Amino acid sequence: MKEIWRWILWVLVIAGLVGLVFQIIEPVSNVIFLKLHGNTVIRDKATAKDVQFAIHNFISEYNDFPNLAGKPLEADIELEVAGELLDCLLGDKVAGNSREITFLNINTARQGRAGVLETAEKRILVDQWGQAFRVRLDGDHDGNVTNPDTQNADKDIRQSGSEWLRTQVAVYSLGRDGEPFTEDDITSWRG
Ligand SMILES: [Ca+2]
Ligand SMILES: [Ca+2]
Repeated sequence: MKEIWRWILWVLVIAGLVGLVFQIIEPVSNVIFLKLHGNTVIRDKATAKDVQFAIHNFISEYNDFPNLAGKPLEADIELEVAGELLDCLLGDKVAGNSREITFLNINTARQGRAGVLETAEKRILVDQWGQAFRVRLDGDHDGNVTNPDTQNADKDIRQSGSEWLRTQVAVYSLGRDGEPFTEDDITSWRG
């Protein structure tokens, strides 16, 4: 009988130790994950800001948005950062970039890293998960674009922002889930 109690005691001690190890491992692994994941999110956010800055600089230089499809913009518009828009930011003589100025310096996309993806049809600026960055442009020149956060599935985000963003350029990526208007979207306007 004594033997049984000893075994039970051992089992309890081992279970306690295993629990303790997991209690230590879990926060440590969370910190490591957050560090890795957090850094890549910061990089994508920096890319969104770089695009916003590049388009602002284009506007300063040429006193208007890029001429997409050969025409000046007349209404607010949402686009992928791709094709003619991206080519012009990268310094090609298209979309009104007559002086071939490089407004955006960015690396080629690699696994798990934002950058320029070359496809057969066009170049696309993708986030670390391979989805195109998107941009809203103030084509009607009233100084505002609609705030994508008003469509966000997350109630706190949806309710935290105003209907309009006071900017000519708002850039975002779809985030880890690859879906627009969810909590993990990476934006140029949220802190
Ligand atoms: Ca507008
Ligand atoms: Ca998302």
